[in-house]
Amino acid sequence: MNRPLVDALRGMEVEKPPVWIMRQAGRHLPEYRSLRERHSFQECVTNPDLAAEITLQPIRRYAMDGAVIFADIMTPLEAMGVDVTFDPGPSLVPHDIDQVAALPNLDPGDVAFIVDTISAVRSAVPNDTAVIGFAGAPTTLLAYLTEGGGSKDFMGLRGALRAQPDTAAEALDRLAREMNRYLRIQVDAGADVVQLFDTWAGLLDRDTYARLAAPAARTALEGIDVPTIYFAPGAGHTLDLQPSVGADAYGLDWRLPIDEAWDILGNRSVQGNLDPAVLLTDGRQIRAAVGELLDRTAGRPGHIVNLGHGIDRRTPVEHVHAFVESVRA
Ligand code: 1CP
Repeated sequence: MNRPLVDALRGMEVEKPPVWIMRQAGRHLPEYRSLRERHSFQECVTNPDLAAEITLQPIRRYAMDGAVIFADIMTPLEAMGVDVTFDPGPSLVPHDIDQVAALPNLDPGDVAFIVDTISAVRSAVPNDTAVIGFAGAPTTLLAYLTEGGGSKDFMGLRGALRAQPDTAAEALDRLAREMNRYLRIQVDAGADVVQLFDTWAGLLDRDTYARLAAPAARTALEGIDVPTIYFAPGAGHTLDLQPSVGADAYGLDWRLPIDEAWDILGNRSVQGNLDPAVLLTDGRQIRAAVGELLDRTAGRPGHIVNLGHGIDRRTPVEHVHAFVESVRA
Protein backbone atom coordinates (compact mmCIF):
# COMPACT_ATOMS: atom_id res chain seq x y z
CA MET A 1 0.00 0.00 0.00
CA ASN A 2 1.50 3.31 -1.06
CA ARG A 3 0.86 5.92 1.65
CA PRO A 4 3.49 8.68 1.49
CA LEU A 5 3.05 9.58 5.18
CA VAL A 6 3.73 5.99 6.23
CA ASP A 7 6.69 5.69 3.85
CA ALA A 8 8.27 8.93 5.11
CA LEU A 9 7.83 7.79 8.71
CA ARG A 10 9.80 4.67 7.78
CA GLY A 11 12.55 6.91 6.40
CA MET A 12 11.89 5.97 2.77
CA GLU A 13 12.36 8.37 -0.14
CA VAL A 14 9.06 9.88 -1.28
CA GLU A 15 8.28 12.07 -4.29
CA LYS A 16 7.05 15.01 -2.23
CA PRO A 17 7.17 15.46 1.55
CA PRO A 18 3.82 14.43 3.05
CA VAL A 19 1.89 17.15 4.89
CA TRP A 20 -0.81 17.37 7.54
CA ILE A 21 -1.55 19.80 10.39
CA MET A 22 -1.95 19.07 14.07
CA ARG A 23 -5.50 20.01 15.15
CA GLN A 24 -6.58 20.22 11.51
CA ALA A 25 -9.91 18.64 12.52
CA GLY A 26 -11.93 21.22 14.41
CA ARG A 27 -10.82 24.63 15.59
CA HIS A 28 -10.26 26.79 12.51
CA LEU A 29 -12.84 25.26 10.15
CA PRO A 30 -16.18 27.09 9.79
CA GLU A 31 -17.96 23.80 9.01
CA TYR A 32 -16.69 22.41 12.35
CA ARG A 33 -17.87 25.45 14.24
CA SER A 34 -21.28 25.21 12.68
CA LEU A 35 -21.57 21.52 13.69
CA ARG A 36 -20.53 22.48 17.22
CA GLU A 37 -23.42 24.92 17.46
CA ARG A 38 -25.74 21.92 17.36
CA HIS A 39 -23.67 19.24 19.15
CA SER A 40 -21.52 19.22 22.29
CA PHE A 41 -17.82 18.39 22.02
CA GLN A 42 -18.34 15.01 23.69
CA GLU A 43 -21.23 14.16 21.38
CA CYS A 44 -18.97 14.95 18.40
CA VAL A 45 -16.31 12.57 19.74
CA THR A 46 -18.54 9.66 20.76
CA ASN A 47 -20.92 9.69 17.76
CA PRO A 48 -18.93 7.95 14.97
CA ASP A 49 -20.91 9.68 12.20
CA LEU A 50 -20.07 13.12 13.61
CA ALA A 51 -16.47 12.23 14.52
CA ALA A 52 -15.83 10.78 11.05
CA GLU A 53 -17.41 13.82 9.42
CA ILE A 54 -15.17 16.20 11.41
CA THR A 55 -12.10 14.07 10.65
CA LEU A 56 -12.93 14.24 6.93
CA GLN A 57 -13.59 18.01 6.77
CA PRO A 58 -9.91 19.03 6.38
CA ILE A 59 -9.28 16.14 3.97
CA ARG A 60 -12.01 17.41 1.65
CA ARG A 61 -10.67 20.94 1.74
CA TYR A 62 -6.93 20.37 1.62
CA ALA A 63 -6.33 16.71 0.64
CA MET A 64 -3.90 16.28 3.53
CA ASP A 65 -1.69 13.16 3.50
CA GLY A 66 -3.02 12.19 6.91
CA ALA A 67 -6.48 12.21 8.54
CA VAL A 68 -6.23 12.63 12.32
CA ILE A 69 -9.15 11.03 14.13
CA PHE A 70 -11.37 13.52 15.96
CA ALA A 71 -11.20 12.78 19.71
CA ASP A 72 -9.24 14.16 22.65
CA ILE A 73 -6.28 12.93 24.68
CA MET A 74 -8.65 12.78 27.69
CA THR A 75 -11.19 10.59 25.86
CA PRO A 76 -9.77 7.17 26.86
CA LEU A 77 -9.56 8.21 30.53
CA GLU A 78 -13.35 8.20 30.57
CA ALA A 79 -13.12 4.48 29.74
CA MET A 80 -10.99 4.16 32.92
CA GLY A 81 -13.76 5.60 35.07
CA VAL A 82 -12.64 9.26 35.10
CA ASP A 83 -15.40 11.86 34.61
CA VAL A 84 -14.22 14.62 32.27
CA THR A 85 -16.13 17.61 30.92
CA PHE A 86 -14.90 20.08 28.29
CA ASP A 87 -15.27 23.84 28.61
CA PRO A 88 -13.53 24.15 26.16
CA GLY A 89 -10.48 22.49 27.79
CA PRO A 90 -10.81 19.37 29.96
CA SER A 91 -12.13 19.75 33.50
CA LEU A 92 -12.20 16.98 36.11
CA VAL A 93 -11.87 16.30 39.84
CA PRO A 94 -8.16 16.55 40.76
CA HIS A 95 -6.67 13.11 41.52
CA ASP A 96 -3.90 12.15 43.95
CA ILE A 97 -1.22 10.12 42.24
CA ASP A 98 -2.00 7.03 44.35
CA GLN A 99 -5.56 7.27 43.00
CA VAL A 100 -4.17 7.33 39.46
CA ALA A 101 -1.99 4.30 40.18
CA ALA A 102 -5.19 2.49 41.25
CA LEU A 103 -7.38 3.44 38.26
CA PRO A 104 -9.18 0.47 36.66
CA ASN A 105 -8.20 -0.98 33.28
CA LEU A 106 -9.56 0.72 30.21
CA ASP A 107 -12.80 -0.99 29.17
CA PRO A 108 -12.59 -1.52 25.38
CA GLY A 109 -16.40 -1.51 25.22
CA ASP A 110 -16.31 2.11 26.37
CA VAL A 111 -14.17 3.16 23.40
CA ALA A 112 -16.09 1.16 20.78
CA PHE A 113 -16.98 4.46 19.07
CA ILE A 114 -13.31 5.04 18.16
CA VAL A 115 -13.26 1.73 16.30
CA ASP A 116 -16.36 2.72 14.33
CA THR A 117 -14.97 6.19 13.62
CA ILE A 118 -11.68 4.79 12.34
CA SER A 119 -13.33 2.28 10.03
CA ALA A 120 -15.72 4.94 8.69
CA VAL A 121 -12.77 7.27 8.00
CA ARG A 122 -10.66 4.52 6.43
CA SER A 123 -13.38 3.66 3.94
CA ALA A 124 -14.06 7.33 3.07
CA VAL A 125 -10.53 8.69 2.50
CA PRO A 126 -8.48 8.17 -0.66
CA ASN A 127 -6.35 5.05 -0.54
CA ASP A 128 -3.07 6.96 -0.24
CA THR A 129 -4.27 9.00 2.77
CA ALA A 130 -2.98 7.70 6.10
CA VAL A 131 -5.35 7.42 9.06
CA ILE A 132 -3.69 8.83 12.19
CA GLY A 133 -4.69 7.59 15.64
CA PHE A 134 -3.34 9.16 18.81
CA ALA A 135 -3.13 9.12 22.59
CA GLY A 136 -1.84 11.43 25.30
CA ALA A 137 1.52 10.49 26.77
CA PRO A 138 1.43 9.35 30.41
CA THR A 139 3.11 12.48 31.82
CA THR A 140 0.70 14.80 30.01
CA LEU A 141 -2.34 12.79 31.14
CA LEU A 142 -1.01 12.74 34.72
CA ALA A 143 -0.64 16.53 34.48
CA TYR A 144 -4.38 16.97 33.77
CA LEU A 145 -5.39 14.28 36.28
CA THR A 146 -3.45 15.82 39.18
CA GLU A 147 -4.34 19.42 38.29
CA GLY A 148 -7.99 18.83 37.37
CA GLY A 149 -7.61 20.82 34.14
CA GLY A 150 -5.26 23.04 32.21
CA SER A 151 -2.50 25.07 33.88
CA LYS A 152 0.47 27.09 32.72
CA ASP A 153 2.99 25.44 35.04
CA PHE A 154 1.31 22.24 36.34
CA MET A 155 2.83 22.65 39.81
CA GLY A 156 0.55 19.88 41.10
CA LEU A 157 2.21 17.37 38.79
CA ARG A 158 5.73 18.63 39.40
CA GLY A 159 5.25 18.64 43.17
CA ALA A 160 3.88 15.09 43.12
CA LEU A 161 6.72 13.78 40.93
CA ARG A 162 9.18 15.08 43.54
CA ALA A 163 7.26 14.27 46.72
CA GLN A 164 6.28 10.70 45.77
CA PRO A 165 8.56 9.56 42.93
CA ASP A 166 7.80 5.85 43.39
CA THR A 167 4.02 6.27 43.40
CA ALA A 168 4.39 8.68 40.48
CA ALA A 169 6.29 6.03 38.53
CA GLU A 170 3.48 3.56 39.26
CA ALA A 171 0.84 6.06 38.15
CA LEU A 172 2.74 6.75 34.92
CA ASP A 173 3.15 3.04 34.26
CA ARG A 174 -0.58 2.49 34.82
CA LEU A 175 -1.41 5.20 32.27
CA ALA A 176 1.27 3.93 29.85
CA ARG A 177 -0.12 0.39 29.81
CA GLU A 178 -3.68 1.53 29.26
CA MET A 179 -2.66 3.97 26.48
CA ASN A 180 -0.71 1.13 24.86
CA ARG A 181 -3.91 -0.90 24.88
CA TYR A 182 -5.89 2.07 23.51
CA LEU A 183 -3.36 2.59 20.68
CA ARG A 184 -3.55 -1.12 19.78
CA ILE A 185 -7.34 -0.85 19.58
CA GLN A 186 -6.89 2.01 17.09
CA VAL A 187 -4.32 0.08 15.04
CA ASP A 188 -6.58 -3.00 14.93
CA ALA A 189 -9.40 -0.73 13.73
CA GLY A 190 -7.27 0.52 10.82
CA ALA A 191 -5.02 3.37 12.01
CA ASP A 192 -1.91 3.48 9.77
CA VAL A 193 0.09 5.69 12.10
CA VAL A 194 -0.19 6.73 15.75
CA GLN A 195 1.04 9.86 17.50
CA LEU A 196 1.74 10.23 21.21
CA PHE A 197 1.17 13.81 22.45
CA ASP A 198 3.45 14.77 25.35
CA THR A 199 2.34 18.40 25.47
CA TRP A 200 3.57 19.15 29.00
CA ALA A 201 6.73 17.01 29.28
CA GLY A 202 8.75 20.13 28.44
CA LEU A 203 7.94 21.52 31.91
CA LEU A 204 10.22 18.89 33.47
CA ASP A 205 13.95 19.18 34.07
CA ARG A 206 16.16 16.79 32.11
CA ASP A 207 16.69 14.36 34.97
CA THR A 208 12.98 13.97 35.78
CA TYR A 209 12.22 13.69 32.06
CA ALA A 210 14.80 10.91 31.64
CA ARG A 211 13.77 9.01 34.79
CA LEU A 212 9.97 9.24 34.55
CA ALA A 213 8.53 10.79 31.39
CA ALA A 214 10.60 9.08 28.67
CA PRO A 215 10.32 5.50 30.05
CA ALA A 216 6.54 5.91 30.45
CA ALA A 217 6.21 7.17 26.87
CA ARG A 218 8.31 4.22 25.73
CA THR A 219 5.95 1.77 27.45
CA ALA A 220 2.95 3.45 25.79
CA LEU A 221 4.48 2.86 22.33
CA GLU A 222 5.96 -0.58 22.96
CA GLY A 223 5.12 -3.26 20.39
CA ILE A 224 2.88 -0.98 18.29
CA ASP A 225 3.33 -2.35 14.80
CA VAL A 226 2.57 0.76 12.74
CA PRO A 227 4.88 3.80 12.52
CA THR A 228 4.81 5.94 15.66
CA ILE A 229 5.38 9.68 16.22
CA TYR A 230 6.33 11.20 19.58
CA PHE A 231 5.65 14.91 20.03
CA ALA A 232 6.82 16.92 23.04
CA PRO A 233 6.54 20.66 22.26
CA GLY A 234 8.63 23.08 24.32
CA ALA A 235 11.02 20.28 25.19
CA GLY A 236 14.06 21.23 23.13
CA HIS A 237 16.22 20.75 26.23
CA THR A 238 15.38 17.02 26.12
CA LEU A 239 15.84 16.41 22.38
CA ASP A 240 18.94 14.26 22.82
CA LEU A 241 17.03 12.15 25.40
CA GLN A 242 13.87 11.72 23.32
CA PRO A 243 15.08 8.87 21.09
CA SER A 244 15.00 6.62 24.19
CA VAL A 245 11.20 6.70 23.72
CA GLY A 246 11.70 4.41 20.73
CA ALA A 247 9.35 6.14 18.27
CA ASP A 248 9.89 6.07 14.51
CA ALA A 249 9.57 9.84 14.23
CA TYR A 250 9.78 12.89 16.47
CA GLY A 251 7.62 15.99 16.21
CA LEU A 252 9.45 19.31 16.53
CA ASP A 253 8.09 22.63 17.68
CA TRP A 254 9.15 25.86 15.91
CA ARG A 255 11.70 27.03 18.46
CA LEU A 256 14.78 25.44 16.85
CA PRO A 257 15.59 25.41 13.13
CA ILE A 258 14.57 21.99 11.85
CA ASP A 259 18.03 20.97 10.61
CA GLU A 260 19.65 21.74 13.98
CA ALA A 261 17.01 19.79 15.88
CA TRP A 262 17.23 16.92 13.37
CA ASP A 263 20.99 16.67 13.89
CA ILE A 264 20.43 16.31 17.65
CA LEU A 265 17.83 13.55 17.13
CA GLY A 266 20.07 11.68 14.71
CA ASN A 267 18.99 9.33 11.98
CA ARG A 268 15.22 9.29 12.50
CA SER A 269 12.20 10.75 10.77
CA VAL A 270 11.04 14.18 11.90
CA GLN A 271 7.74 16.05 11.73
CA GLY A 272 7.30 19.81 11.75
CA ASN A 273 8.02 22.55 12.34
CA LEU A 274 6.57 25.77 10.91
CA ASP A 275 5.50 28.29 13.58
CA PRO A 276 1.65 28.22 13.59
CA ALA A 277 1.86 32.05 13.70
CA VAL A 278 3.19 32.01 10.12
CA LEU A 279 -0.32 30.96 9.03
CA LEU A 280 -1.64 34.24 10.47
CA THR A 281 0.46 36.32 8.03
CA ASP A 282 -0.18 36.27 4.26
CA GLY A 283 0.40 34.10 1.19
CA ARG A 284 3.78 35.63 0.38
CA GLN A 285 5.21 35.09 3.87
CA ILE A 286 3.75 31.59 4.08
CA ARG A 287 5.40 30.59 0.78
CA ALA A 288 8.71 32.09 1.91
CA ALA A 289 8.59 30.25 5.27
CA VAL A 290 7.76 26.92 3.60
CA GLY A 291 10.61 27.55 1.13
CA GLU A 292 13.03 28.07 3.99
CA LEU A 293 11.78 25.00 5.83
CA LEU A 294 12.24 22.80 2.77
CA ASP A 295 15.66 24.32 2.07
CA ARG A 296 16.73 23.32 5.56
CA THR A 297 15.60 19.71 5.13
CA ALA A 298 17.03 19.67 1.58
CA GLY A 299 15.21 16.54 0.48
CA ARG A 300 16.55 14.52 3.43
CA PRO A 301 14.31 11.41 3.53
CA GLY A 302 11.97 11.12 6.49
CA HIS A 303 10.53 14.63 6.71
CA ILE A 304 6.80 15.03 7.35
CA VAL A 305 5.75 18.66 6.94
CA ASN A 306 3.57 19.99 9.75
CA LEU A 307 3.30 22.99 12.06
CA GLY A 308 5.34 23.20 15.27
CA HIS A 309 2.09 22.86 17.29
CA GLY A 310 -1.67 22.89 16.64
CA ILE A 311 -3.19 25.32 14.18
CA ASP A 312 -4.55 28.54 15.68
CA ARG A 313 -8.33 28.83 15.53
CA ARG A 314 -8.10 32.26 13.83
CA THR A 315 -6.22 30.86 10.82
CA PRO A 316 -7.97 31.71 7.53
CA VAL A 317 -8.71 28.73 5.30
CA GLU A 318 -6.90 30.42 2.35
CA HIS A 319 -3.71 30.49 4.39
CA VAL A 320 -3.89 26.74 4.95
CA HIS A 321 -4.33 26.34 1.18
CA ALA A 322 -1.25 28.50 0.60
CA PHE A 323 0.72 26.34 3.06
CA VAL A 324 -0.28 23.00 1.53
CA GLU A 325 0.13 24.25 -2.05
CA SER A 326 3.62 25.58 -1.43
CA VAL A 327 4.70 22.26 0.10
CA ARG A 328 3.43 20.47 -3.00
CA ALA A 329 4.67 23.00 -5.58
O1 1CP B 1 -15.07 23.31 21.90
C1 1CP B 1 -14.28 22.63 21.23
O2 1CP B 1 -14.36 22.54 20.00
C2 1CP B 1 -13.25 21.87 22.02
C3 1CP B 1 -11.85 22.18 21.66
C4 1CP B 1 -11.10 20.86 21.51
C5 1CP B 1 -10.84 20.18 20.31
C6 1CP B 1 -11.24 20.58 18.92
C7 1CP B 1 -10.59 20.10 22.56
C8 1CP B 1 -10.65 20.39 24.01
N1 1CP B 1 -10.02 18.96 22.03
C9 1CP B 1 -10.14 18.96 20.65
C10 1CP B 1 -9.73 17.91 19.70
C11 1CP B 1 -8.37 17.34 19.81
N2 1CP B 1 -7.55 17.44 20.91
C12 1CP B 1 -7.69 16.55 18.82
C13 1CP B 1 -8.31 16.01 17.53
C14 1CP B 1 -8.34 16.90 16.37
C15 1CP B 1 -7.10 17.26 15.63
O3 1CP B 1 -5.95 17.07 16.06
O4 1CP B 1 -7.28 17.78 14.52
C16 1CP B 1 -6.43 16.24 19.35
C17 1CP B 1 -5.31 15.46 18.67
C18 1CP B 1 -6.36 16.79 20.65
C19 1CP B 1 -5.21 16.61 21.53
C20 1CP B 1 -5.10 17.38 22.78
N3 1CP B 1 -6.06 17.73 23.67
C21 1CP B 1 -3.85 17.81 23.31
C22 1CP B 1 -2.51 17.51 22.70
C23 1CP B 1 -2.22 18.36 21.52
C24 1CP B 1 -1.71 19.74 21.76
O5 1CP B 1 -2.27 20.66 21.16
O6 1CP B 1 -0.73 19.90 22.49
C25 1CP B 1 -4.11 18.48 24.51
C26 1CP B 1 -3.10 19.14 25.42
C27 1CP B 1 -5.51 18.43 24.74
C28 1CP B 1 -6.25 18.94 25.93
C29 1CP B 1 -7.33 19.86 25.50
N4 1CP B 1 -8.53 19.43 25.01
C30 1CP B 1 -9.30 20.50 24.63
C31 1CP B 1 -8.54 21.69 24.90
C32 1CP B 1 -8.99 23.09 24.66
C33 1CP B 1 -7.30 21.27 25.45
C34 1CP B 1 -6.17 22.17 25.93
C35 1CP B 1 -6.43 22.57 27.34
C36 1CP B 1 -5.27 23.30 28.00
O7 1CP B 1 -5.12 24.50 27.73
O8 1CP B 1 -4.55 22.69 28.77
